[in-house]
Amino acid sequence: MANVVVIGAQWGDEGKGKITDLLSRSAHVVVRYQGGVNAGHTVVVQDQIFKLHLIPSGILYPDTECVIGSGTVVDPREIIKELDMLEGFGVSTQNLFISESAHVTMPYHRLLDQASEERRGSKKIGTTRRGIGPTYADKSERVGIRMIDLVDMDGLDEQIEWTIQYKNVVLEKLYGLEPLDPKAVIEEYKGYADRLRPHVVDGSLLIDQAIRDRKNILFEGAQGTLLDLDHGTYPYVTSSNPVAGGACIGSGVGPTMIDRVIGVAKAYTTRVGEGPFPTELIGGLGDKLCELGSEFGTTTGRRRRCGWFDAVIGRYAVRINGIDCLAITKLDVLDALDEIQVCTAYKIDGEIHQELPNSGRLFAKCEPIYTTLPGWKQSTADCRSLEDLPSQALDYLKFLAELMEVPIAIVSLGASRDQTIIVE
Ligand code: 2SA
Ligand code: MG
Repeated sequence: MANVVVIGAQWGDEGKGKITDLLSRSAHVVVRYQGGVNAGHTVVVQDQIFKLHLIPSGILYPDTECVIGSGTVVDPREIIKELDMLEGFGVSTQNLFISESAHVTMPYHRLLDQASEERRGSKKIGTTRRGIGPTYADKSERVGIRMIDLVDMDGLDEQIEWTIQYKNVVLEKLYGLEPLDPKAVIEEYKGYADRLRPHVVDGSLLIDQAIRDRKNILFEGAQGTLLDLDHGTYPYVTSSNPVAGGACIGSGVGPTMIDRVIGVAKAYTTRVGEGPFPTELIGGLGDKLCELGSEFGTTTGRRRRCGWFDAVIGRYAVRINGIDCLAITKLDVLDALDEIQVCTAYKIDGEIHQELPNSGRLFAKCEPIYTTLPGWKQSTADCRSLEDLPSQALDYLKFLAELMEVPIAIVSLGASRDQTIIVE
């Protein structure tokens, strides 16, 4: 397996959780390299449902080391909840390591996420309101608090004191919010620090040692390509880099250490939050896909917007990430449909475009050009090889692979681990 990056090829929620769970079997180390508690994935193990936000699902394998890399943002309160939940189920968490350089989400980050969304009015992003954007903004502004600072018994008081004074100006003057009391925050965060201290390490060094020991590393992206801060549908994006390149930056390894990139895409498309979505189906079929696919956010419970597969986006994701092969998930959700459409290009003001426009204004004007394929009208949930699939389902997959010019390596047909086809 070597060193593999798994990324979302759409707007997140592609089912990366299940794919990384499968690949974690052969991984010695699983690394999360960006995002924070905005992510959410559900893993089903022997009827037990685990909902995780920050901790990689690799933690469910007793010998797998899990690293929360330097490119992530850590909300101590939330990660402690996850630790408690796992320990409550008897899962050992001693193999969880958090990078010293990861940034810490503070109480003002949540307040500012909510306040700025309200202030933006009709231009709101539709964030998860978990303080993600403001934590990354402080990292860029160089006023962030990192995990190494959090666990520093001698330096934390002064750093929180200074930072809260700095941020209180913004809370009060810009948003008319109550200022925070540094003493209370210090008290709260010292408790978190004591709990998390045993897990905090030099993440880059740990991964480097694993590479030297020829261990298999799995780099697990959260969210998806189109939510990437640099390469997504800006400004309707998250504040980190979910693309494959983010794996190097967010974990502290060089690009020559990565062997493969697996792109995960749903057999249709979903998006949660605001922003244009060319193949969106409003009402009717959109509602049906939402219902059949149980398309509700793992973190916020928000209803996901649903639409047809968009191969313009698929090709874009292949390019931006250097995808070697695809995992197509939730194919079974399309089982009951008479016909299935795939967007192969866009029309903007009557002109055909093969590529995703960088302008948000033009992206909002894109009309999908569709190819219609016949449905298969039978259940695929029990198929375990490509030969088991109805011919129309196989043709659908072949069509997607041709459009994106990469092979399909994995097909997922349901939430459980065995509802999977591994293409030999
Ligand atoms: P944020 O909170 O600043 O990262 O929000 C910015 C945009 O990124 C989107 N975003 C997501 N989209 C899909 N799935 C995500 N994770 C959760 C899930 C979301 C949930 O697994 O379902 O539960 O609602 C995720 N996280 C961030 C977000 O919708 C904004 O468009
Ligand atoms: Mg998700």
